[in-house]
Amino acid sequence: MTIPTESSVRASELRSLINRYNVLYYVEDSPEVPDVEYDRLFRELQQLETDYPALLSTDSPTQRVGGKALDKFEQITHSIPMLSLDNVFNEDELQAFNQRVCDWLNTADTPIYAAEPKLDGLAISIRYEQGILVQAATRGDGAIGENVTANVRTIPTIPLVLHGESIPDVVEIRGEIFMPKAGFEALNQAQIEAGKKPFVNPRNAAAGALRQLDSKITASRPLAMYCYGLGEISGDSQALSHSDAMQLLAGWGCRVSPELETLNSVAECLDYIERLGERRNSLEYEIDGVVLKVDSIALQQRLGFVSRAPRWAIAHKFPAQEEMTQVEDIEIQVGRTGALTPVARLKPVFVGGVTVSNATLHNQDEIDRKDVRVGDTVIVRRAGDVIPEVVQVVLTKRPDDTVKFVIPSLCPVCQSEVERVEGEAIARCSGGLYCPAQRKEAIKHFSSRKALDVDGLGDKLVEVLVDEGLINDSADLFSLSLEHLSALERMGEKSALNLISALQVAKTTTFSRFLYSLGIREVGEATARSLAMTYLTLDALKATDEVQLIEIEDVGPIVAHHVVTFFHQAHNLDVIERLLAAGINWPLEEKAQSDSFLSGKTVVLTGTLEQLSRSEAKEKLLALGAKVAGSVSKKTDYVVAGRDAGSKLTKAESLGVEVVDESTLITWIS
Ligand code: 9MJ
Repeated sequence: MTIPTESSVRASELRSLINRYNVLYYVEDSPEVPDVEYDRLFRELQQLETDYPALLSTDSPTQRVGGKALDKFEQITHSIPMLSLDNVFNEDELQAFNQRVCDWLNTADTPIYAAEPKLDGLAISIRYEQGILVQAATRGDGAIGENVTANVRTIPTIPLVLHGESIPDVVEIRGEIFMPKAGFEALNQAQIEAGKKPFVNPRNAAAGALRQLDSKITASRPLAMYCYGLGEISGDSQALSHSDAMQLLAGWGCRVSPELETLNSVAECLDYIERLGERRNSLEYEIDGVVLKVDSIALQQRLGFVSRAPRWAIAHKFPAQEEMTQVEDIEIQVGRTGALTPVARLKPVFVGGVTVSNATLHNQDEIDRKDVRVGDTVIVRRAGDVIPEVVQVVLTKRPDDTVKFVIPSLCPVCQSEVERVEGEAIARCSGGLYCPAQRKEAIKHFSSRKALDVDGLGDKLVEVLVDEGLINDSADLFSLSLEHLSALERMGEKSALNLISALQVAKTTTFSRFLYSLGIREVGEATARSLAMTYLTLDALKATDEVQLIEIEDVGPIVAHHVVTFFHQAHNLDVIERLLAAGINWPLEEKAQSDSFLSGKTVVLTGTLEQLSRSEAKEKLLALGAKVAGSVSKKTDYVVAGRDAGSKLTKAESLGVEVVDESTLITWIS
């Protein structure tokens, strides 16, 4: 068969690209393109080599697993090769995998599958002799890895000595080393503060940490491990199934995934994938899919493996959380407090399960650090409900004519001067309520769900009302008439009536919601609640000073300053007066809450709650006067531990903090 010239040219182009990306990913821990782009190129090359077998050469990157072992570490030949996994992306492909398994085993019956999360870290093989950790090697290319024993010894969740019964003379335990999300965030914060380059994602941070020549550095990085397999093992097999083997490992003191389940049908596998997918973002570590393994070791042995992957296992990948796209423009958004946020307008791209066309660029420092320019190709990341973010520019794809982006010195909405306080990252429009953008945001905040919760007053409508000159501030909302509203384009009489009645309903609120709705800088929900509970009346709060305010827990000098300044500005007092005149009122309910036994107590929620959502639980606890904190410390009074509670529970136990379960929480709040 003759090979079309464009195919052979493309194949060699793909090989050099993939080889280059391999070096960046495996050797330098600093990838230039997202994994999905790498996977696409890899599959394109595989397809070309399948279509034209003559294109295939032994040095093609498709013929190797993963990366080459680094010279800086001693090389170790794995006594049993470390396999990688083939991927499926949807139900049909999973059904086809199961069919191949059944065909190979010559049976119509679906075998039992063991399912576990697919961790996004680095594969490792740890060798124990007489129960003592003697060697740890990375996967490398599957046959030869790097000796990272000294570094692995620093990882707290990896036992240096195995405990328990019937430990084989030689056993190689395999699994994934990863960096939990919280540790990754903290590490990157520290990198940025030290003027160093932050890591692109937890996987690269983990790889970077594990491949340090100085193991003191590894020790300072928050790494963890879950075990998911065995390599060489001496003596008779003690486990008949993967799930048994995992229990055995757990019994020896190794960490195995608490998510492991055995499943009896493809339908159950799909259900597991869906359930874990829903929890993906609330897990403490990153996962990129689910691994399904034929549970029976005897069946695994009959199935064997093809080139680099076992026939008895498959990875069902979740939608990628990083994608590549182009920056079409950079615009400036003006927030409620005048903060200018640069936002990248992107060529729409499907990432993290949704189509993303905007990503925040945070502030000038971040733009400078990443050097994002209009026209650039970038990696965008959307993990969970977090605002999509540009993580990195793909410099090799930068066009010639790009220019550095600088936040303008005049507000793009009202042309007032832009100010940037020394030492602060945020640039602000100095126009205050002269700036229509700030006015709009203040009104949106006022009517938002956690503030006065005006049903049916969406962001778009607020913008129209301000642009049409019908309202200037939140108090004006209450003088809107049916005639005003129904005259607006696309506003029917019914919606106008609904809005008027929603405004009526919103007039009765709580003191803390009212305070929050005013949009005082740095006064979020929790601070508004503390202020409401301390002062009980608006007059008392207006009469206070910074010295008294600082006495309140959670209120520091900056918040105190903003509160006092707010109540000294004539236009704020005017808006408040007009709001009260319009009939805004609140019963004095906050006072009663200080009688609750939870009043002033600090509570931490961890793990999955079954009967109420996190935000419901938080809301109820706050209403009882408790403070809800995100991390456990000596000051914590109670930890409420739901299902699969992890490190916070461990910390509470080590600090002797009282731990209660969900049913206790429910008794408290009911
Ligand atoms: C990960 N990455 O979490 C395997 N893996 O099994 C799990 N990887 C694997 N299993 C055989 N859970 C080869 C790789």
